[in-house]
Amino acid sequence: MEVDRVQAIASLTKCQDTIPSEFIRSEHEQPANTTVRDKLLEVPTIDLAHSDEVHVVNLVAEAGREWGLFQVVNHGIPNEVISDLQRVGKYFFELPLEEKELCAKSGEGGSIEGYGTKLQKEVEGKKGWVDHLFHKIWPPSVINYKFWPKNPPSYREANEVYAEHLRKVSRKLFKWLTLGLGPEFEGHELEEAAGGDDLVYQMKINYYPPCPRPDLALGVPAHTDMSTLTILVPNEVPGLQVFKDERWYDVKYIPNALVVHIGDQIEILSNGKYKAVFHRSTVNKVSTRMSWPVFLEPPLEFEVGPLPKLVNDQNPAKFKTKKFKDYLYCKLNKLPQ
Ligand SMILES: O=C(O)CCC(=O)C(=O)O
Repeated sequence: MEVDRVQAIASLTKCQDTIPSEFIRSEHEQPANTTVRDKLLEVPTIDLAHSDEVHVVNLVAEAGREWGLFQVVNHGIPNEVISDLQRVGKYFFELPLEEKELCAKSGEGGSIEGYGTKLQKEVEGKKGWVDHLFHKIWPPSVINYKFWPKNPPSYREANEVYAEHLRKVSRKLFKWLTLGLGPEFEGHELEEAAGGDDLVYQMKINYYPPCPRPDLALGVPAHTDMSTLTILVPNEVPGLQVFKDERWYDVKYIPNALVVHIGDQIEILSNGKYKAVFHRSTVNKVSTRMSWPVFLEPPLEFEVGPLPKLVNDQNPAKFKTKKFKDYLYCKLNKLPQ
């Protein structure tokens, strides 16, 4: 059995004032040193049910350009659907370790699916205070149920219902982000150029156990997502931070809101008009934080590059056009794109 699960380390260090050195971040990363505490700015929150669609398009586009991240409320996903998703995920992570290991990653063919701890090699060899579970939830042809917990039995239905609702929200977001690129665009263009109906919805559950030294550790270290969009449900324990104007800001917890991240592929498709958000997560001394990001990714063989309408002599392409699998390979191996 895997002995390096952070959940196991957390229960061993519970009554201590120290954490293993591989979790202690260097000073320039430690959250206590690097977080803005004076609330100068707040991440935008957008009401998706606003009666004036042009107003929503403007807010979504502005948030995509300025922050690369925003929260959405009145998004149409019923609260029970979100609480069911959270309940079954929490149930899984509270099972004994041996039971969770039944869903462990196999690593076959480089797949990231399954229960695990480390995702990417970190430059300074540090570890994040988090365990996770990855599995695809859409389209049905790519789902591998081997990595879906069997316990609780309602896990599958809760995830299927959430996936159905999430597709509706993501369609709207793609449409508004496309319209926000300018009057020459029609609503379907960004989503189609990102894979259309073949977009892969990759669910991740992050489980951040209480940490004796949240001032020194990080959950997920700073990164941008490789996805087009990432749509995240958090639990009530804050911890997500975004980097803006050289400073780290806390994202406040809003019950039942969804957190939308612009990922690398939308930055590329928009030729840099929208910005992929640099973000990280912190941990808590007494409470378990959890989050459920879904990464919307182009199929591996699909080519992504700047939309031709955004490229001309005055605005040359800022990014290469390449297959998503080649983008992933370079990013995961920290090679130039
Ligand atoms: O937990 C969070 O709020 C952020 C998680 C995240 O950035 C990730 O899993 O890539």
